[in-house]
Amino acid sequence: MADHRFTCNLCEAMCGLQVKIEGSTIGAIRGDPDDPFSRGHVCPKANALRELHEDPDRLRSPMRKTANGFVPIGWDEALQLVGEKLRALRTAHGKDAIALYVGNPTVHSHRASLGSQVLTAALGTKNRFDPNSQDSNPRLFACWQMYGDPLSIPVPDIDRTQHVLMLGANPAVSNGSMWALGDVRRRFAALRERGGSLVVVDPRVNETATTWATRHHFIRPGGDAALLFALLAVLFEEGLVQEGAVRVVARGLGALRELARELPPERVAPAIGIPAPVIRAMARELAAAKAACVYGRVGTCQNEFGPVASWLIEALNVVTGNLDRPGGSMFPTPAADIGPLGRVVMKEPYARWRSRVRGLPEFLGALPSAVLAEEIETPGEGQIRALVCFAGNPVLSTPNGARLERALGSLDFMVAVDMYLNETTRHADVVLPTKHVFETGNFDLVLSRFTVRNVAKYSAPILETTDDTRDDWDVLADLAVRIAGPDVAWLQRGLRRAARRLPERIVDGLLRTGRYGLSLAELDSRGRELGPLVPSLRERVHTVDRKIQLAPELLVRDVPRLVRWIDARARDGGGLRLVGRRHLRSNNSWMHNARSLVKGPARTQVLLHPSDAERLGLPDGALVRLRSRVGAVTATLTVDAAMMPGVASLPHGWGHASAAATLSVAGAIGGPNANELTDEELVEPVLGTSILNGVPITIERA
Ligand SMILES: Nc1nc2c(c(=O)[nH]1)N[C@H]1C(S)=C(S)[C@@H](COP(=O)(O)OP(=O)(O)OC[C@H]3O[C@@H](n4cnc5c(=O)[nH]c(N)nc54)[C@H](O)[C@@H]3O)O[C@H]1N2
Ligand SMILES: Nc1nc2c(c(=O)[nH]1)N[C@H]1C(S)=C(S)[C@@H](COP(=O)(O)OP(=O)(O)OC[C@H]3O[C@@H](n4cnc5c(=O)[nH]c(N)nc54)[C@H](O)[C@@H]3O)O[C@H]1N2
Ligand code: SF4
Ligand SMILES: [Mo]
Repeated sequence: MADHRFTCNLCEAMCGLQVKIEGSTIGAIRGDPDDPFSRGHVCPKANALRELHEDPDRLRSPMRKTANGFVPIGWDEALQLVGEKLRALRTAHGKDAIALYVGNPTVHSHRASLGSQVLTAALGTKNRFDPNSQDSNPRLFACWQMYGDPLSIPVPDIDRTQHVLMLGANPAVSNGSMWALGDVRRRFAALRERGGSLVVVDPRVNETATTWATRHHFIRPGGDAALLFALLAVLFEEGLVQEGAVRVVARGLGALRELARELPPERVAPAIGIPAPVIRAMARELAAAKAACVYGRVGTCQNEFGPVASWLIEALNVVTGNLDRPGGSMFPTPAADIGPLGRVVMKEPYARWRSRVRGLPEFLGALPSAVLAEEIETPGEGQIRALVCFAGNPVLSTPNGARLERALGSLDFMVAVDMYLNETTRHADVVLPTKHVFETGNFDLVLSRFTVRNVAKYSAPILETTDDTRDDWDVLADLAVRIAGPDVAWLQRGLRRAARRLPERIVDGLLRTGRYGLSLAELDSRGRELGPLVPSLRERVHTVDRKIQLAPELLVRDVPRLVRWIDARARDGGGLRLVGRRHLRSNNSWMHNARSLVKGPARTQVLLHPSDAERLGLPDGALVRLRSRVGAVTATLTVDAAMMPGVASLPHGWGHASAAATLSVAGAIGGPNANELTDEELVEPVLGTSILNGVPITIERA
């Protein structure tokens, strides 16, 4: 069998793989020790790429729903049907009647991400949705407000730092998020070996804490913004901010100091569960480190104060002098930079329109997914009547999935572009199946903005397609053409042929005009190492006065709500709260049909501290029912001292029983859908980000 090199696209770590291939058969998949970025590291999901390729449940031709279930149909028939239906609905009810949901795998493929832009433009709907409102919107918003560009996102310079303060992230499992961390294990081990420290703040002693942390602190879900203000308060109070140096690059320092002054450790401690002296020590340790960075991810975003927490994380890096310096929080310099283009397309990307029913704001061209169901259900002008679902599984990934599932059943028409008939796509009238990544190749256009070293990687296709699937770009571009104009078969074929290599031409153009003057042809699949991150603040700050905004008005406005929360929580803890977790062998909702990833002990238990279990009279291993305002699920209880008292943990992405007919492995496991507990009414007010961490629940014996 011949060896091929390829970069895994399942998560952000971009591991280089050695893939054995003969004909259309995939053999062993190993980590490539010569890959400059991942240096041989892989996780168990790499091997599942083979299972994904061979999976008999993966769709091999377009499917159409009939009275007797789904039946295969040809591409021409399928695309024509979709084009006709969507055009007719648009003529009758207007552009906004057709909603678009663009799911997470899109950012792991240049062909999919460029294709989704084309389809977005062709649909022209205000009802566009994506997982950012379940994920990174607070961070993107904070960066936009502070640096003037939602894509100016710094990452911890892990290889050179001496101290990391990490909140609400678990890279030992996730392999990094908005932080492409090839070879995560050696990078964190090296931090410890050179005497550096890692402090983890999390309601659970997560795998990152147990593996590498010097210290771990429990925090009440949603408490990060309060903690961060208290840290700032200490830094200001103890004269640990080099105010002169900060003022050269930033404005708003005085306003930030005044806000922080109101929230010293002694005031926030009772609300968040971290004693005031500990907070003071954390601040001093951060200030004393030779180079340090504060980093937060989904735990700090998907909570009640995600935008404010994301802002204060950046602010802490700025006031400690750690932004844009080696060993601090630094901006990667991608070889193919979509930033300039993005800034033109995305001027003032906030609240240009609002959702029809609840009035939540658009951000970056998308509405919060929390409003999708009500926009389908509520009659009137602008009601959603059709959905195009691309590479997403919102029934398992968005709050109150059960309500959304019912709403999907009431649509006039739905088309999904996906590899599987799953919990979401089974509601579609037509499903258009897409190829395996080995057949399409990949350039990490989006993720190379988050790398811990500058690197450019292109993986050319290494497998021929032998079934009737098509590539994401081809399908989306074809749909866009059909939605835009009448069905003229020869025209569509011609356009498709002409456009087939357009994504590679765009990437090539960006590479050639980019910082390193590269081209696609000269990148081999191992990737080009482009060196450590370099200071680049000037190029990253695009605010009007070219200064970092330390007290942006839209975020400052949310502080009084935080203050009320702090004082209320200090009086009353707020009852049992649910948070999420991830597992190394799992990838959101869609890799559970790979046997190697789901074998062994179940991973869908609810975790609860011994004191809570005792209080509720629940023994380890009991079958329990979790309830929230919107629903109930059953799960097996694991009593676990790694949990903070008063907090339960349940992973998301499970709940496959309803798709058992078409997902034979995942369906047999089923599991609880955590998003039958999360509440579509629970959103933070700045952006409408779903509060997926800190959901009020009760637990009883099932
Ligand atoms: N193996 C695997 N890797 C993945 C994924 C996957 O599903 N599986 N998903 C990918 C995706 S889409 C993403 S976005 C990333 C996410 O990457 P991470 O953000 O690193 O992932 P999580 O493991 O969800 O870590 C979140 C942590 O936040 C904690 N937490 C919950 N609530 C709070 C809170 O209020 N405050 C604080 N401080 N902590 C809190 C949780 O206990 C958990 O330990 O992972 C990516 N990588
Ligand atoms: N409770 C709770 N909910 C969460 C989270 C949480 O931490 N807790 N995390 C949130 C986060 S961070 C995210 S990113 C979202 C993810 O939410 P989604 O993006 O909605 O869902 P995924 O689980 O990533 O499902 C991806 C879908 O794309 C399909 N697919 C995979 N690869 C391809 C491809 O190459 N092409 C096409 N066309 N389809 C493909 C899969 O079959 C699957 O149907 O979930 C969010 N939901
Ligand atoms: S960590 Fe695992 S899933 Fe992520 S890129 Fe590497 S092999 Fe793929
Ligand atoms: Mo995500």
